[in-house]
Amino acid sequence: MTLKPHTRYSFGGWARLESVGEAQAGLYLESPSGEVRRATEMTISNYAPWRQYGTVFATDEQTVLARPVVRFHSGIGRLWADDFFLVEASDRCRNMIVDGGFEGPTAQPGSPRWWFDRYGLTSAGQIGGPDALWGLDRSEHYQGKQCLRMTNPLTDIGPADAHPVAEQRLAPGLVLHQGRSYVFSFYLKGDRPDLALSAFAGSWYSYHQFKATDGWQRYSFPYTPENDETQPFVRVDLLGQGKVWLDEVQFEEGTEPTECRDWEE
Ligand SMILES: [Ca+2]
Repeated sequence: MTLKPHTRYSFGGWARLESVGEAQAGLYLESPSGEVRRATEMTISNYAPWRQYGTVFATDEQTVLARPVVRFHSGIGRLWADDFFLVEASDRCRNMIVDGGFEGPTAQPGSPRWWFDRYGLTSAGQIGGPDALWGLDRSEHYQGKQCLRMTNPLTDIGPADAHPVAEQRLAPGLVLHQGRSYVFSFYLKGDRPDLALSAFAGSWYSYHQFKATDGWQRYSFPYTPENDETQPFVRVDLLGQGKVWLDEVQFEEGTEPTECRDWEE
């Protein structure tokens, strides 16, 4: 396949693995001459049912040929792979975030793909189930059928202590350019007024504290990098005790947020 320059792609496939002892295998998109080598975000689970593995990435200024590759890193076993996909983000999709509406495939049951929690997963009570401290909520949404719920059960803790976050690293390869304007936006609702939160809008250098209310409201934060940012990410942190619902998360170029769109629309 030919990969276009300055384009965002989602790549992956379905796989299943049975090994003798420990074995590691992965799905890759690679160019024969080595300019592109993208692995799916997780290694293939041993003896798990068929599941989808994927990754997102952005190309640089080159046009390159690439092909899917299935590879054992170690161990002995049998691997089945099927239904590979390569999806190009549409020109209409300004959103650099994947699954910003939390409607896409899950990583684990109840857990949105592409999104990570740095602290909450180690909190007491984070076992899963309908009231997990961090995960998809099908009884609430701003748009679609579900959103992300984050709960902080503790009282009066400071920002340095454990608190739930929703974090996504933007497509590897994507660069935010020095001097250009970007804007991070999302809809958020709290379980009471005056909830303390913070957000990182693209970088550690773009930190914003804000208060949420008990109704759905859109929040947006600008970012103009002083230097090229090569590892951009976004993050929403719930600082104090409470519960919030997050939906329609978007990161785009420009100064004002536009209507939230999904990567694969
Ligand atoms: Ca949604």
